[in-house]
Amino acid sequence: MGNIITGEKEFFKGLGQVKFEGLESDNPLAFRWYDENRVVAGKTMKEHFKFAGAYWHSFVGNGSDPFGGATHIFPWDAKADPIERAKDKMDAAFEFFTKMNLPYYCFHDVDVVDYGDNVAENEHRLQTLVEYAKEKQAKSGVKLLWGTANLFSHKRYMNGASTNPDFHVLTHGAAQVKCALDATIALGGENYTFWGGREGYMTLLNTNMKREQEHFAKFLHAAKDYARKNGFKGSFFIEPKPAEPTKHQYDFDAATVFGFLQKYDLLNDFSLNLEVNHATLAGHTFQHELQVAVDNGLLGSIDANRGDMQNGWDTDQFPNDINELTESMLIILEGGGIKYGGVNFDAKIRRNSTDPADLFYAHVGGMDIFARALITADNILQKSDYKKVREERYASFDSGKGKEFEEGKLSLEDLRNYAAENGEPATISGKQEYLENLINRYI
Ligand code: XLS
Ligand code: NI
Ligand code: NI
Repeated sequence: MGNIITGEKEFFKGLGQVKFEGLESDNPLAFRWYDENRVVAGKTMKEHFKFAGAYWHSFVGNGSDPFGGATHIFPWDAKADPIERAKDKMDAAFEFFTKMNLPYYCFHDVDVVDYGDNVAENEHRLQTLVEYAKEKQAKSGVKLLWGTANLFSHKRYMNGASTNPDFHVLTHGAAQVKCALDATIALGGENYTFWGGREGYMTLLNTNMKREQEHFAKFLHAAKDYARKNGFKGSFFIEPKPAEPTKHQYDFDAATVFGFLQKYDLLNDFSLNLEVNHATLAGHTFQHELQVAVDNGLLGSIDANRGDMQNGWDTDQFPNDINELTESMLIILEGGGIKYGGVNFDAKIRRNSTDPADLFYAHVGGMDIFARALITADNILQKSDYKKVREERYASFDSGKGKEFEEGKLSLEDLRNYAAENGEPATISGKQEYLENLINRYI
């Protein structure tokens, strides 16, 4: 555990260091499961998760929605000068990360400091805050999991950034990415994320999809080449999402992005940052997206949150579904863990959660539910017949003709002859309810 770092002013007064107290504790501001030093499946919990706080949801997003303005009135938002205001915000952020025992954080350029319309002035602003962040990181030990550029909020990006039909807009996206990459590198950021919020289209009537996707790939290559030239060693993440804000987004889901990376020769440098609520918007479970990523060696990082069963948009609620996360941790553990990144809380407290403590409760719950899911999944893998049941379903491919088929030795006629000679297959249960009960037994 590091030191609590406050600025001149303490923003979260009365809220101290959140610690592990175990299952006996009824302190709502303590961890009951997340014990950073506990070793599970060969690694400490701290190493498994690399939990990160998200600058945008926790220190910028103010509770506003399409029907009403801010409900979270932040004391770090008071000063008129953008640099002074940004420093206050960073003081608040590092105070929170250290009190919460979050080892990492993530940001967009414009979360750190407000941008105007002048490229050079924006670069100067971010560089100023990077110097400030360097001191904060050094004092606290908190590290940057990934940086990114917001290429979706400014009105110039209404038709996309790197996929914009106007080259001039694309260059502004590039300017922002260059500066955000410089910031990420200067801060020792471990990875860099591209979430293509408006990289997609609203209607095909005005869209040359092929050309836009080619521009997207060219843009990613340019960004990657620049970062590598400047010593960046981390992974670049693409964060799939099917829609919202654009009607149809090019990074629809993990499988779509895999195809894109393969087609445009980006697989060596890029991997996936998967978000729970984005998976469900794509009509998948989070588990499905994880499995696609693991099977293709692309599980780079996770944006933790959850959706709402009755809503069709990205509600970004804090995770609390133990079944969803236990099944997810099974896939992550069997897949050898999260490759480059960690678990970033891309989640926001509700509009009507207005106490400073609410941000703490939200992260306590999120970190604890992941820890509990990890322990549960590890128990299932160690002690139950979960793996065996699945392996046995494929036993017919382990020997004889089934094995020969897997080895590519059988023709279509060979397969036909096997069917004709062996009659009707026996009925074999998929044991779904048995397995669902098994998961619940270990929870
Ligand atoms: C929005 C995305 C965004 C990315 C970072 O839906 O999740 O927050 O994680 O640009
Ligand atoms: Ni996200
Ligand atoms: Ni999202």
